[in-house]
Amino acid sequence: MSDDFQIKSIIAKEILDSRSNPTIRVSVTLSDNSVGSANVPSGASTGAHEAIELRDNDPSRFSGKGVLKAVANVNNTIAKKLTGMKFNDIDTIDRTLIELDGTENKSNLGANSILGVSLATIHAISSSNQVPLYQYISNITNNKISLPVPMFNILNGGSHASNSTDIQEFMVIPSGLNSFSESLQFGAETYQSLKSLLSKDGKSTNVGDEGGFAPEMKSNQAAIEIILKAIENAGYKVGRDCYLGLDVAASEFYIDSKYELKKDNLNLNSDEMVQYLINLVNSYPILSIEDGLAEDDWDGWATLTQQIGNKIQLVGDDLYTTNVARLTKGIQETCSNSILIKFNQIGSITETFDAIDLAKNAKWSNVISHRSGETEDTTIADLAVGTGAGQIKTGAPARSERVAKYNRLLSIEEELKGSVSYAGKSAFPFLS
Ligand code: 2PG
Ligand code: MG
Repeated sequence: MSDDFQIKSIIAKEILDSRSNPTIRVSVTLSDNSVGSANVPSGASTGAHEAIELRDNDPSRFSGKGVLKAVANVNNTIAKKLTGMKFNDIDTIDRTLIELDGTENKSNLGANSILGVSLATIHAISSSNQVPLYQYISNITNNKISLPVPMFNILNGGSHASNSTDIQEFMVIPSGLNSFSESLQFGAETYQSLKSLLSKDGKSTNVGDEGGFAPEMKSNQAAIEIILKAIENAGYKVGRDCYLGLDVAASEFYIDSKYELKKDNLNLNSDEMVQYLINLVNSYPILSIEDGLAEDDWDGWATLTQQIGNKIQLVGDDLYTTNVARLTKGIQETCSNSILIKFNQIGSITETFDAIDLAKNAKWSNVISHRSGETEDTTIADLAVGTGAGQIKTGAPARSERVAKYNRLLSIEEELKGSVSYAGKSAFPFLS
């Protein structure tokens, strides 16, 4: 294994994501000719505290969403700084990029440029070391490899679908099954079962941004009810094989300090929203709620955690934006018990590792996540395995940009045969 790396070249270009918006692909070649490439994802329900995704804002191309400035930043400023540089670890590269950018939120070079280089470089290093990326990540982060429990988002609403539900994601979580492949089969069978039920009800089976169905529903509860039926029809038992998970994405409908749940005809203050969520948990087999409250409603989060944080997973996404400063506050004030990890929220792989580490030290769970705008890139699958995160959220078991990650996990399971365990229930310590 070599310890000394040197960057030979860095090349970025503009490609398309799953929503037909431009994004950036970066390829890094090391002096031993090892190559690493990565595509950067992009969110829709983005948190206000995320690092800045640099877009051209030139209305003559892609409605202003082009990323040629970000591409130029990689090909010029970053390439000039890093080409020929010798280094031992990804940490050095990321620190250099952060310094070069010089801002708190990466608004100078763009988090998309910086992350693209960071990810492509770690791919190149693992290739140079001739180990799979998950193995390299496990080695440098000192984490035990495990296969994550997939959270399948089978019904899409909020800003990922029009006219569906207020709640953005309705997920099924096969924490009670025995292996990743069985869990993937469960996801696909439940997805197909939901499709049949929706068709029978005369509802649309068109899909939203993450591959889940996006039918018009009477209420948020109606979406939960039909999913429970779909699980049963597929031959699985809720509470034994699987549970439900929600990403409420509440920041999206938090308007003038009120939670506006249009489908349920409700306009709630923070305490009432907490009660709304508690009622859902008391009525349905829900194991995980992400962003049940808005990104700056710290008090609401603390109240919710105090009330139900010992029996279900409360995941902060927009609340933390994979940022250790925000996560530190959340841990100090017990605002949740879990964090969603998205590397483009913070803009480098090293800072992503830092957030995962901090959460683990606080005995919180980590959920590694895709974005609603994705590509065929599968880095998050390796990240989930290599950090032993325990959980991954990467959409429905449908549409190639989602399935690519699940298929990568299948390959890793096969590669490691009996030598790696499926996280299963252990990813949810409060499940007995
Ligand atoms: C979320 C994500 C991914 P987006 O809110 O968790 O599911 O959506 O990428 O649009 O922020
Ligand atoms: Mg979310």
